[in-house]
Amino acid sequence: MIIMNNNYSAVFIDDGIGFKAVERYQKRRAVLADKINHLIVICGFEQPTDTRTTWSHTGSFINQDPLMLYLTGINQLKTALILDPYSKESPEILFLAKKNERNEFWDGCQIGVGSQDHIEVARTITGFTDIRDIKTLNQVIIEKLKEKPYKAGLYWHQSKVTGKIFHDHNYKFKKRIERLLRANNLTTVEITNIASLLWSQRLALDPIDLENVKTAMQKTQSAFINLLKKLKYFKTETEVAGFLDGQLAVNSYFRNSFPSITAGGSNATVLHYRKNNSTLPSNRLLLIDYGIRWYSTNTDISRTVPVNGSFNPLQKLLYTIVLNAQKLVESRVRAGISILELDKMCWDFINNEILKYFPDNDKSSTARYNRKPHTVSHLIGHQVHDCDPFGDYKNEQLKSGWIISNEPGIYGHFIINLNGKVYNEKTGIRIEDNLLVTEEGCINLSNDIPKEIKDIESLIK
Ligand SMILES: [Mn+2]
Repeated sequence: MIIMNNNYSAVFIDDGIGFKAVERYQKRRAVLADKINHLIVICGFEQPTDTRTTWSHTGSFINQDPLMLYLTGINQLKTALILDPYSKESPEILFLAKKNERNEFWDGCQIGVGSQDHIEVARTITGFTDIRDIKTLNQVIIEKLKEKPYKAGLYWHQSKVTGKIFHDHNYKFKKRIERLLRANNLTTVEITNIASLLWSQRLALDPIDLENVKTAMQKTQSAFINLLKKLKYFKTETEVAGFLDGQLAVNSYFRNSFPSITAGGSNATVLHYRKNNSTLPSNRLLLIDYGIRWYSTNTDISRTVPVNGSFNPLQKLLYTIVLNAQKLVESRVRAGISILELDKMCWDFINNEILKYFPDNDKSSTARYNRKPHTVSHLIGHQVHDCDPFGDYKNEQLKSGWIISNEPGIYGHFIINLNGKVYNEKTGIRIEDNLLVTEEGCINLSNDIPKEIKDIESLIK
């Protein structure tokens, strides 16, 4: 924790292992550089992730692109990286902005260039020998490509299936490099996407990340248990969200892995409900979907609980269907199966179960979706939704060491007569665990976060 406690904490993420982190990041870069025989250029965020103009959102939390964090640990804006396997004297160059005392007066310590002393500090913290001003990035790229003008590896999000592109900062950077090459008569340079290569290196977490994700899960669990013990005192979704986010913030400087969803009653039929501002309906269910970021790892959990502490018979019926679907999926997860195979299994099971109890599908139940509301799993790693935003990976075989979510759900309007009493509810139920894929099966990382009906009821009472 040496680095985390010094003035440069938060600008260099050591994943809890202090100075050993430097070596770990160096190894990652070496592994990547070993697989390629051309230049790689990676550019991090230039501005906070949640804003285009910092003026309208002052004081944003800085969380650098997971790609830059994975390769360097550097968590500050205006950072770029060149890996050049051809260069013996300088195979990796880190680009930083100039250290600026006025900015530091406002925002605290940053690493940067400017004087030899500043560069020495940056070298000690990051482990890079060659550190240069980010203003020279274009010039260095051109010099390098004039020497070996055939290929440059960049990172951007593009579907291999549909060709669709995600227009984020990575893609803007690619366009910028293309313009730069045109302006310098280097149009024969082939630009190649290193995204798949990086994901295959990054997705299976190493032992340090695995320890961190287990710690993250303990923090996720304690937030949930503390929430259930206090639930009877809360009257609104806002209070639930505030308490939950407070629990996460107290337990991790890195806070939430995504904005919490706390949805009471029919609000839970909205998949990404984030208004979190309604009164809690006392006889209805409350769906919470939240997670914590701990160093470079993330959790992503959903639980659905009765606001008043007991599930009514309709709620019990629907909840049990979702829980059994979740157990079915978990029993089938192993290296080699694809998310789409799990997906089919999950929704076939749920749709069949619903038909058993609500045979007249048009009148007694109305789902807010056709056949399936969402995919049952996504990859979780250094981002809470890791890998490509288009989900091409859903067709691929899962690999040992990957973490996936397991999150079946039911969302709709259900009417049923049970033991002479009519129950009529618009409701959403989702139960989400995080599974570590192994060769033989999987390890449920969130197994200790209560989800059985009796366990939830007894915690609320
Ligand atoms: Mn999820």
